[in-house]
Amino acid sequence: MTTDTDKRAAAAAAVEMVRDGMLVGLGTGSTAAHLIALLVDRRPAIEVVATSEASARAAREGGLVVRDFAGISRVDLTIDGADEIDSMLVAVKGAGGAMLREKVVAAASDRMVVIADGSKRVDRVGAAKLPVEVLPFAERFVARALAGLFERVEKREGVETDNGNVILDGHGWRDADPQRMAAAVASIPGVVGHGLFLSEVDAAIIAEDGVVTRLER
Ligand code: ABF
Repeated sequence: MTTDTDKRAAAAAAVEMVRDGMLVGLGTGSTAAHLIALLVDRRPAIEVVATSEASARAAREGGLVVRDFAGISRVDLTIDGADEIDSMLVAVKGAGGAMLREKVVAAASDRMVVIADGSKRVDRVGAAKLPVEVLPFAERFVARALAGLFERVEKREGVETDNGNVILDGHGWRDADPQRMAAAVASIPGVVGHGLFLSEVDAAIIAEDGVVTRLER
């Protein structure tokens, strides 16, 4: 089995949760791309909202009915990838740069399910970089403040998010506690989002060497 076949296996298991009539939130990234491809192929009677312009485009091109999330307040089921997911269903997301919209759609969802290959499963989050979405106006100020929370702070050069912001990645968490780190990052004026998902994830479907494991909150 390859990582990609595991990603597809996790996506296929999640697709079994989709029911006709649902409004489904589509994640972003390569695992979510498998989800979108499977939904395009199976064509359930659903409508979708996307967590990125890239996912919206892929869904629309595949013939799915994509709703504008700005007119939505509640989603039945969102399925999305992650960079790290631990046994408490705390996740780090945002390697794909979509974590702000992903968190909003996740928070609006009755159920949010992470799909991932086995390499994403960790005992406790914190090894992965923490993506932080920053108002361009505040970039240097936020970078200086984040230097107090991370050993290294790197700007994603040439990257503008779907929301017109920049991304700073925090490497080497100075505090291993996810709750304290999330609060500290979010408290910095100019930070508009970050990739620590403390409570939004309800379940995870993880595929490793073809074996699919389900974690529930
Ligand atoms: C997106 O997908 C991001 O939040 C997360 O970082 C990324 C995982 O990418 P992949 O599925 O390609 O490993 O949801």
